[in-house]
Amino acid sequence: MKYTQTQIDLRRKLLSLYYGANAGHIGSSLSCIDVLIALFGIKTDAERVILSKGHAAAALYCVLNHIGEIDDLTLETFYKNGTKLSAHPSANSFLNIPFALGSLGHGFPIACGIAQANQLLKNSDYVYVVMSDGDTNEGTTWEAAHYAVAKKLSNLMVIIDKNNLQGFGRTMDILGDTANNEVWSHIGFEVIEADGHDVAQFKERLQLLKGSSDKPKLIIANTIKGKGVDYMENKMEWHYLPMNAEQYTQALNSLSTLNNA
Ligand SMILES: Cc1ncc(C[n+]2csc(CCOP(=O)(O)OP(=O)(O)O)c2C)c(N)n1
Repeated sequence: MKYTQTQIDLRRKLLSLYYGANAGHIGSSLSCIDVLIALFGIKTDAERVILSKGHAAAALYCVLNHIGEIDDLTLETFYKNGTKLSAHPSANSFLNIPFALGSLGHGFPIACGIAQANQLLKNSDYVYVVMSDGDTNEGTTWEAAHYAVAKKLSNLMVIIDKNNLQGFGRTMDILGDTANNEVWSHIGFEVIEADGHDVAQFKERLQLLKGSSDKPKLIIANTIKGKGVDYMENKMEWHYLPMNAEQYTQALNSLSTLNNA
């Protein structure tokens, strides 16, 4: 897979935000930024994308900057006193951030409510919710999953950013594989898998899934935590660590060779 210029440019922007803020969650943002690029590339103005894994807010901010919803000056206020760009998204800070997010397990139930409201209003808008595999450890996720099936929320598109890592270890070693195709299919979801870093393929699979049935939809996006920065890839510590000057330079160098392989 070749990275598009947008994927590289937004990664560069993302790293500069994290370096300027001396903040962590870099691996989490690099894991889901391509899914967000794809979703904001296909959604209509009326449709909502809910980032349930709100700790990756910086990825969302970079994508909103890319589509013109957050201006460059505002973007630079990330993490600073008085900013609208807090470490986790704040409610109503922007049109595309209508809810506070970051407490895992909350995005999916919110998305169910919007999907059901859309159905009652008889409009055809989809709701997209991006969860982490850690999100699928939360009790509220399973309550929402059964609700979505019972109410036939066919306009609900759940995406699991499946990078197999959480904050304290590998997902498999914590509660097992709760982001599993068979489990979600068995509950009543229409499920497909996609490469969560291949924007074109992801969009194609998403379009295939739409309209496939009256079931709620799920894309298991197979991803790599830290994707694009060689020394961060698949390393749990980059959930937390901020970069020092040397690591920042090294990360930018890694981005500059992305399409060489
Ligand atoms: C309810 C809740 N418990 C704990 C946390 C603290 N926390 C932040 S991220 C995280 C886990 C990160 O793993 P995962 O959710 O899989 O996200 P990703 O690997 O995609 O960053 C935890 C436990 C939280 N945000 N919400």
